[in-house]
Amino acid sequence: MKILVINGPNLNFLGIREPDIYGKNTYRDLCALLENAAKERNVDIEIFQSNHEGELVEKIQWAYFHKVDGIVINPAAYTHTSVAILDALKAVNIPAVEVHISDVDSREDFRQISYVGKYCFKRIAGEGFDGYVHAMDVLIDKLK
Ligand code: CA2
Repeated sequence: MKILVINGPNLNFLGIREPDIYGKNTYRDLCALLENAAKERNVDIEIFQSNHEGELVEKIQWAYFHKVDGIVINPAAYTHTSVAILDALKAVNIPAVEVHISDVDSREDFRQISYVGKYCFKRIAGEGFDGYVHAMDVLIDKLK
């Protein structure tokens, strides 16, 4: 089983700024957590981060040609704006889980809108980095 984890803009800044919202651990820590979790679950993982909407779309298309079974996606700010990312997810038709580190539902009104959520079969928010592992488990359950 192959899982692709996609992270959107500014998540490479984890642990550098705004620790009160996103915690004090870094993006590298997140990647290490995910790689260990994948190893324990005997699944292949590919982790990708970009600050560019088009690159996120291209990585979703890449998933189609590289036999990815499931996608965990935190599109960050593009969650709330991107029809392009929604369309890419619909186009490849790979099961996907939306994840957010913070509890978006208790933040500003504009964060209540999720375009990718119109495709993803599950949304996990407010669980910090553990939310990504939770999302991976939900995907594995669905795929087996
Ligand atoms: O809670 C999440 O995971 C978000 O997807 C994070 C996005 C935000 O726009 C979404 O509404 C919710 C922001 C990511 C920015 O990440 C930073 C990390 C450290 C320092 C500054 C920004």
